[in-house]
Amino acid sequence: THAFTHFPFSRSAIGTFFQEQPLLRNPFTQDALLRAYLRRHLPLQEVQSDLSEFGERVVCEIDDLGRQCEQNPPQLQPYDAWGRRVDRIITCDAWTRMKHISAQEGLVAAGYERRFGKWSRVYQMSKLYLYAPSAGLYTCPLAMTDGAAKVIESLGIPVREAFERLTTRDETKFWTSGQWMTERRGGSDVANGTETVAQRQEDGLYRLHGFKWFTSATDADITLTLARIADHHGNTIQGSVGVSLFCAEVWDSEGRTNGVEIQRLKDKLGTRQMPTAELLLDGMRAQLLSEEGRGVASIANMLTLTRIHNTVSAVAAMRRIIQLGREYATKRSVFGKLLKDHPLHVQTLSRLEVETRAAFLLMMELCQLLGRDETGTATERDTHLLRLLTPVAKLYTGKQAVSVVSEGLECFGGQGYIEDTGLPALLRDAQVLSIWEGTTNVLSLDVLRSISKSSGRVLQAFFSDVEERLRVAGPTLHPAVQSLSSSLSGLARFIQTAESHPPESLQLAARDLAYSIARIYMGALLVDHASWEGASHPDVYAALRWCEHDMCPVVSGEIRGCYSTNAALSDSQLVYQG
Ligand code: UCC
Ligand code: FAD
Repeated sequence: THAFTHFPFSRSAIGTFFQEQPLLRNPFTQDALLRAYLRRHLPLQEVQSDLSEFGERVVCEIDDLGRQCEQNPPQLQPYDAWGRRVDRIITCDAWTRMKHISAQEGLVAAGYERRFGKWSRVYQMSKLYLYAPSAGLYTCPLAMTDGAAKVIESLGIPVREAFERLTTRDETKFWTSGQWMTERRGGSDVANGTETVAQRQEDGLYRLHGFKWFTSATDADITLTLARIADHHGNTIQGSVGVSLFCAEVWDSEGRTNGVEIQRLKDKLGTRQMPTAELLLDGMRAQLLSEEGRGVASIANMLTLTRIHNTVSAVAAMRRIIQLGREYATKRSVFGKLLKDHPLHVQTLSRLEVETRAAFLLMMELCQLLGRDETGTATERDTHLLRLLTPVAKLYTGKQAVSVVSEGLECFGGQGYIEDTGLPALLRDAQVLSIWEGTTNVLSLDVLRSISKSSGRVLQAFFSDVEERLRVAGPTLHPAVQSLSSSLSGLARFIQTAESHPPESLQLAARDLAYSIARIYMGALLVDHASWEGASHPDVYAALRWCEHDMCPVVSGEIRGCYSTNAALSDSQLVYQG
């Protein structure tokens, strides 16, 4: 007989070491830059306390609800047991809780109450930034709700009840909105893609017939959507000038759809927490919101808001992976010491931190501009900057989020790839940020549109703002200022020569131009923040590191001849060889 001190299948046989997991801590108190930013610009105890309490709520309640939304994705019930069409979208309880919490916390309302005057958007978006990575994608309906409220407000509130419900703190009254633009022919090219037809009824409302190919958070209460008004012969006008904007309730009081058939829910890489559906509009009753033929221009206000929300979610995802990654580095020991004591690992985290700080400051600048615009305190320069920086911030941070979150996952080694850590969802959900609300190229072209529509005044605003920020920098920031000034001169030279080039070559430069504007502006904001008397050594260091990037890719591209007609031909031959 053998005398076992340990049985071969006892618990100790699987070893005694278990890695301590990274813990989510209060995302507000953990965020040195957010707190410093508010100390500088909005030093109100009330704001501090609210954000700190909300940060606690994120840790203790919301984060778990967000995980539940991921684990219990929505389902479509097309028919009832007796074969009747019901078109029901079944969402989990946690998703409903998110709706209530959003109302209670004023995540949309704060933008319209304007309690902190021109700083109200900074306050609201700070809160959303704490919420986003734990929100189970509830930030998506909130973005569209905010966008819809903005459009309705800008059109003189033609639908008062809807506006009040979209902007209330009362969870029993709160409504969310959808944004149904994309059809099968096109999501970018809305002007040519919109086939939906609107037929005027005797009561002044319209009935919509069409097919919406992507509709997110389809369980929303109302939606804004686009259609072409048919004349009494049934004819419509093609192109952008034929598209009008409508508002419709999605469900009646018994939960039946308003002339909508839900074809199916999409099976998506990420954003699985929320329903994204294909919809047949089969006589949906809707109210015309815009002037006839002004649909695309009228929904632009919604796009501005949703693109700012997209930026907030992108920066928030970066911040979250860093908060968890640096926490993990204090708990994981390899090659005889903690990860935090391996300089190469900390360098990796520090590079992510520089990206995130730059993105954060751009996001906040945009919120400041929006806040001033909405409270009648914006200068002409502010208005131009808001127009320019909205697509710039959305396109740049959408890409940054994917690369920062991807690198961030690697900081957890293999565990970063494991589903029940909750980490992979961050990467999946980041990937969409550069696709919806305008892809990177489409937004780069929007940057060109903003420049050409303003006859260059948008660019003047950009140049003068950057120059002003660089003037106040102290001597420790000298290398950063030098790099930014020479990039700015390079950009000015590029723009001057571009004016004599064929317009299609400017299109080839659009992405590099948008990136140049983004990097230079982010650099100027980092320098500005580091020049503040409350700034710390890490603020200066971040500015210096950022300005070691290629700050002006449009100049490097031009030197390589990337934008010539010959280059376009070679690109095509390269792509289609074979
Ligand atoms: O993806 C979607 C929802 C996803 C969920 C939301 C989540 C939000 C974040 C949450 C984070 C978790 S909804 C679908 C989004 N779709 C897009 O973004 C469309 C992308 N395509 C574009 O952006 C295009 O540039 C268009 C469709 C906006 C315009 O293309 P066109 O037809 O070539 O445009 P035009 O003819 O140049 O412009 C028509 C009018 C002009 O005004 P007028 O007539 O006064 O000259 C333009 O100046 O629209 C005006 N306009 C704008 N105005 C066009 N773009 C803008 C703009 N960005 N700002 C102001
Ligand atoms: P396309 O327009 O066909 O683009 C294909 C490619 O061509 C892209 O790489 C694009 O950058 C490029 N491209 C297009 N035009 C140009 C150009 N002029 N020059 C150079 N390159 C160009 N839409 C809604 O309306 N409501 C929603 O709620 C909604 N939810 C969504 C949810 C998810 C998860 C996803 C993935 C999409 C959602 N969309 C929604 C649709 C989304 O807005 C579109 O998919 C997006 O705008 C791109 O349109 P598209 O799919 O037609 O691509």
